Amino acid sequence: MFFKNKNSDSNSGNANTLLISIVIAIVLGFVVGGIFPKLAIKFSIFGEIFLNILMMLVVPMVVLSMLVGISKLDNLRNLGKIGSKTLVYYLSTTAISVCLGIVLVNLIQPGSGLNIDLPENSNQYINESTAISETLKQLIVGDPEKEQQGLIAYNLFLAMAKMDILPLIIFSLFFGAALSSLGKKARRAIEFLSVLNDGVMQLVNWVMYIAPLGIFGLVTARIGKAGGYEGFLPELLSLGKFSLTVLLGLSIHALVVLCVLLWFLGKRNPITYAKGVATALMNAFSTASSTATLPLTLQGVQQQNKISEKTSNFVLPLGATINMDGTAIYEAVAAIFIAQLYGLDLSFAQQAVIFLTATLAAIGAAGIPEAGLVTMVIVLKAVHLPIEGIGLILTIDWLLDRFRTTVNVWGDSVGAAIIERYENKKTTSEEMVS
Ligand code: DAS
Repeated sequence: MFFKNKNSDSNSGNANTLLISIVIAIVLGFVVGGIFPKLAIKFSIFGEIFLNILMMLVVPMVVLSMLVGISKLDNLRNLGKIGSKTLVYYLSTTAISVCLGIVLVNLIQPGSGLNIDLPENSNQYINESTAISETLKQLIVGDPEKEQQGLIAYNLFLAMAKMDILPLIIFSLFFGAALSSLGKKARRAIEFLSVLNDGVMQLVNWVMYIAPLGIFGLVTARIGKAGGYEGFLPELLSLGKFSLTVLLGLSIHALVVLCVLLWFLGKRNPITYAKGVATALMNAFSTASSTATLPLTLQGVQQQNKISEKTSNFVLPLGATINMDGTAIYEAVAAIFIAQLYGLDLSFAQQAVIFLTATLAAIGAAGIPEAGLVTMVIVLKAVHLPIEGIGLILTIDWLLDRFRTTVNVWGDSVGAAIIERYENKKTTSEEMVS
């Protein structure tokens, strides 16, 4: 078993084996997909099976891990405390990442002087209703067209079917708090839920056996679909400065900002900690989905990095849905890049609006492939930028999405370590007082 052996040596040995096999799978995926695109597409079945198995685990994992995590809190006051710390961390790291994106795109000016044909009306693929109000409304009732069908409970099952994670999180939050408030009466129920949660985690361990093949299928087929190196490289190079600006922002945020926070606030060694969640990070790159990666993020943070279930079961599902630092950087860079392309100078006030709406758009983006591209409409509409500009970056969004999803998952994992330390510090100080 990759992660369930008793002694830690064979455990870490297995983890290393898995890690190396996934790296080989990704490299092979790029080589086969780039050189033999038609052959590569035939391997998509492996990726689809792997992705569907992961998605099947997400709903039970989100509901059970949050229910168990919250209902095990000694009292509801603790829920408020861990909740506020988590939200402060998420909002501040997202704000930092948006600022980083805005500074870089203004310094590098990737869109200025770029003479490419600007698309006419290409917003036929964008759902106009992605307004801020719609995004916020989806926090509760999930998909808006389901709203007229009444009770959240009814929507709840639709949310499960449609993978609308946030309504599930909100339900689990309140139900977990209700169970916690029942005290001893709910103890056996909570223990039962805890065993179910362990069972789902065991399933994740088993899924790891097929991870290398699944990740190979996902990567190679997507590159094959893009037409191989001949297909996507010219597009990537024509938008080279834009891609580099995004990748530079993602790198600085992931390798500097988040590592400094992890080191000083989480008191963890960033290299060791990253190794513990490396499988999740590579899965995020391969699937471009924070939600599909959540089972592996939970497993890496809990089993490899030894963060308590109490903290990670609360922080990570929430993070996979509303904490997207990578997406926030992308929203800010892409919006200002489009303005530069069209020769539109943005005032300080407009860039401040971009700061706010890019933060919101990142919170509202779902943890699924290319969600950030859809919520970008909120940012563009807020400062009256041409939505058709999205058509320009569409062709390479699938690749940049992989990098920003990896940063999203890394930001969630770092958050778990920081919240854990402050939760432990609080418990220790409370013990000292009592
Ligand atoms: N792919 C999204 C995620 O899963 C991020 C994005 O589209 O920006 O995090």
